[in-house]
Amino acid sequence: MTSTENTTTDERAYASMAELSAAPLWRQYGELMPAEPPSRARAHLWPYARLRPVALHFSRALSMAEAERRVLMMVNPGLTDPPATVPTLFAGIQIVMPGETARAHRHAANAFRFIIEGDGAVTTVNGEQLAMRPGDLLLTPGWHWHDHAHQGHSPMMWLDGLDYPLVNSLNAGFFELYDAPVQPVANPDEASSRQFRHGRLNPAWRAPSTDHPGVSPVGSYPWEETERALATIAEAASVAGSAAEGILLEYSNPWTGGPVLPTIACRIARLRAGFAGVPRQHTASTIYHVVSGSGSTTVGEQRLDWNDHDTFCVPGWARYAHQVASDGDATLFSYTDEPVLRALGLYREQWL
Ligand code: 1HN
Repeated sequence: MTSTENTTTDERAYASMAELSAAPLWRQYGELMPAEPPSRARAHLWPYARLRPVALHFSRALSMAEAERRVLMMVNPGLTDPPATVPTLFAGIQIVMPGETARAHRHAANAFRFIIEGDGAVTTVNGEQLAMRPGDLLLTPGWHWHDHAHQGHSPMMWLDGLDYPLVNSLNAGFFELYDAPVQPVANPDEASSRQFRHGRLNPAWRAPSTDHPGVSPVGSYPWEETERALATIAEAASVAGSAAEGILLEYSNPWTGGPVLPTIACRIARLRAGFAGVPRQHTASTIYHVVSGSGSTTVGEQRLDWNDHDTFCVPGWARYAHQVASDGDATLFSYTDEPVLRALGLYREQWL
């Protein structure tokens, strides 16, 4: 056979493969087996000062009847279809105005809210009513009914974190509307949070839920407690904290001591004035939200300069380091898919 005959028979064989929904691995091997993970996600920052007026515009232009939730999605420029902030996780800014409610629903995806501004709103989660105050972390774990109602006076805005990109990629996404706009309140007094809020003392008459393994029974982690913990530790000058993340605390599930949701770990860090983090990389992807302060995070060749209430992401296996200016401390809330990677034996980290 001549080489032209070879080419044409090869071409025919490639065409047959395509018709059979088969493909030659030898043409894609390097892409499928990368030496290191080449995240499609990019490091990116969403400035709150610019998102806020857009959210306020839609609080007037779009009624709650027109939107299941009035949320500005923070879409990673490398992850637009489907929209996600990092490959596994989502971040959004939700706005609810005085007098409005966001109707009750539930989804398989795990979610939480981290409150940015406003006062007087509540979220009801499986019958338990939880107050929303700036800095509070509220959990709405997968398949828990939740609705939001605002009885206060100023716009209520919060950060929504969800794992729907992961859940949908696993083809495990379910959604259901409640049969009324709001669910009845069975626990107006934050009963679960009160029982489990005492660190080393857990209610001995209760047992972890078998319906929702790996889910914290605590509905709300109020800012007052978080701030007290950060301040108490930061006061001890001898406590250096993590070389990469400063005084980094993880919100914990009181049953396990582990992450608050099976797929998402939520954390809060105080970075002292002048902090210069040691660079590192890990396979977990992280979304950060600036509670207060200013600084910058170097991710690969990029520098993200952040201020109060900005949100930014560090994709998995990106090299990153935080820096804080010398004129004040910074406080960073963050969430990560680290529990997923650890559960699957895929967590790796490297200090640089
Ligand atoms: C959702 O259901 C909520 O329940 C918030 O408040 C943000 C973002 C994407 C998809 C569903 C909520 C969401 C969401």
